Amino acid sequence: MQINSHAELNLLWGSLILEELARLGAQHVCMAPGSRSTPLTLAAARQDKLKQHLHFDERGLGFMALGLAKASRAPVAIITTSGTAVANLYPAIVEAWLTQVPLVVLSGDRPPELLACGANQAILQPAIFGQYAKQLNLPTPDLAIAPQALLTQIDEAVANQSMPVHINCMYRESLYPSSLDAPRSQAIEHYLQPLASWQQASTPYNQYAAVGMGQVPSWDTMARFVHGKGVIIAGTLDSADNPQKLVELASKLGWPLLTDAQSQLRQHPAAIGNVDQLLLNPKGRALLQQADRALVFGGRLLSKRLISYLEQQNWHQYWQVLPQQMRLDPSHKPKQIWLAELQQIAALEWPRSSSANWALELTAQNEALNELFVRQIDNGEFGEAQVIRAIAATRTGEQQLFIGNSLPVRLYDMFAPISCCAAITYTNRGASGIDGLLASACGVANHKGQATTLVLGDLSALHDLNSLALARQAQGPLVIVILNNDGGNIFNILPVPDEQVRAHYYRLSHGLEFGYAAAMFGLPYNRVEDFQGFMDAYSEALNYNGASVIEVCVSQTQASDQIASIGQWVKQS
Ligand SMILES: Cc1ncc(C[n+]2csc(CCOP(=O)(O)OP(=O)(O)O)c2C)c(N)n1
Ligand SMILES: [Mg+2]
Repeated sequence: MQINSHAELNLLWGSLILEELARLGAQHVCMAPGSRSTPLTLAAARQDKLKQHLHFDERGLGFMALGLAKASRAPVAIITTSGTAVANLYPAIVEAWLTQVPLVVLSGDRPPELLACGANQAILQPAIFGQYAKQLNLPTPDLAIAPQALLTQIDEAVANQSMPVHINCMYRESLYPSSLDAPRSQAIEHYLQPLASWQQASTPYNQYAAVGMGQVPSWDTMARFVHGKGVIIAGTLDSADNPQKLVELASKLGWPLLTDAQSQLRQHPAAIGNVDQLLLNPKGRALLQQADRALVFGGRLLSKRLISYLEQQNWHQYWQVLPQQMRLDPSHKPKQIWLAELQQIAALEWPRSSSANWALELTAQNEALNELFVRQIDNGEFGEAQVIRAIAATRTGEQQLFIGNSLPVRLYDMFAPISCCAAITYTNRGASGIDGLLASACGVANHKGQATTLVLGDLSALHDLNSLALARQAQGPLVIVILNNDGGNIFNILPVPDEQVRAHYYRLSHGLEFGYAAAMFGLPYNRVEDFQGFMDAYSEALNYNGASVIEVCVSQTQASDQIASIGQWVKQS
């Protein structure tokens, strides 16, 4: 092929890659501008199967892709140019790796002869994500390489994938075709001939069967397992796993269902959602300590009390159900791990436990705590927990909630109200970064334009401030609630030995407000300092078809003081 027609073959390879990704289930492509990725960019512009999302900052772009992938439960393509653009995806890739999200990075790169020789914007891209991504290094497009070889590589790398994939795409110039709709050259027509039937089809070139699940326990094994006082623990679960099935399982067995903030069941009326505070209460703890069997679904528990309860109990039998082989227990307890879907295990013919209803008292204790929270939080002083409870109580089935790290997610885990119709809850709790939360929530919201509330801290919001540019693209209600307590106030509840050290090195007070930031990005903004003000602003924001910002101004110690004072009440009740 002539050197000046590289552009046509480059673009063709870009088109083949994106078409195959769409056939492998991807619904979205996230793109940042740059020259070296031109064959991918132009291919994305020409296709109509992947919804396009554009952003100038690759760091936020990666997190938006993460949110889109979580909401669509499918691979999401990310296109970046060469150089530090790729490196900026790192935090999102780490979070995706830890939480099994298949982001697919397509990075434009220079050809081999231009690497490590002082050529502009050339860095070492292959393996840049280390073990956090599966690596596929494509050669520069070449007519000597059959297009089938390209497709089969993409299929093998992406099908059934549960971790990020980095496809490095080297391109030799020229990158820009003279026209976007010029007819294909004869050479390219000839090159594509082996793909004639693939072009007519809509399935991937090579189709991999879904990975089969392992064995489930036999009836006898289950009968021995349920012969005792057990607890069912719902850890981090995807709404697509149908966690509600655990409610049925719990009533079938007669065992209590203890739920983490990320289980989708934290607010379920039939669950023991207040388990963190129950473990602080002497009666609740004493009852839970009678348990000798644990049936844990998923992992990544949030509550330190629940984690240490699991660690300290002397379990007669400990089962964990995971969708794939991994270690998800920082206590390293001896256990039986079943590799299966939650629904598969829940649907088994479980015998009823010989100790069914052994912990019935927990339900009353769980409700008593909720009443305590109503008195102490809902009817108490204005503050962070009150706002989070109000948001959690207002949710309808259609409204998604994204909860930021640091205090917001802990307050939700500790104090969320019991509610009949809580909708899907999202978090970034793999690496638990305070970065990229705005962008991730934008991704979750943008998948279908579904109403979404994000609640996050002030440092977290500052960290990701330029993602307000993504928020302004929201097509449905996206309410960004910033809990501004003037710094990182989770450090108030950590045992830093000196108050000056705490303030100077940890909390980093800034005295900043977010009104001008919202204005810069053209977003409606409300600053609230009392509950009525918040509720008015919140209902207005939920009815507004786009993103808006509510800044909740609270004192530096309000949330940490309230956590401590409620802890005292719980210990005494
Ligand atoms: C990227 C990243 N850097 C640092 C941390 C450590 N860290 C955890 S919480 C926190 C403070 C967060 O402050 P803010 O968002 O205001 O929440 P608050 O503690 O006030 O609830 C920090 C710095 C982190 N988790 N992630
Ligand atoms: Mg803060």
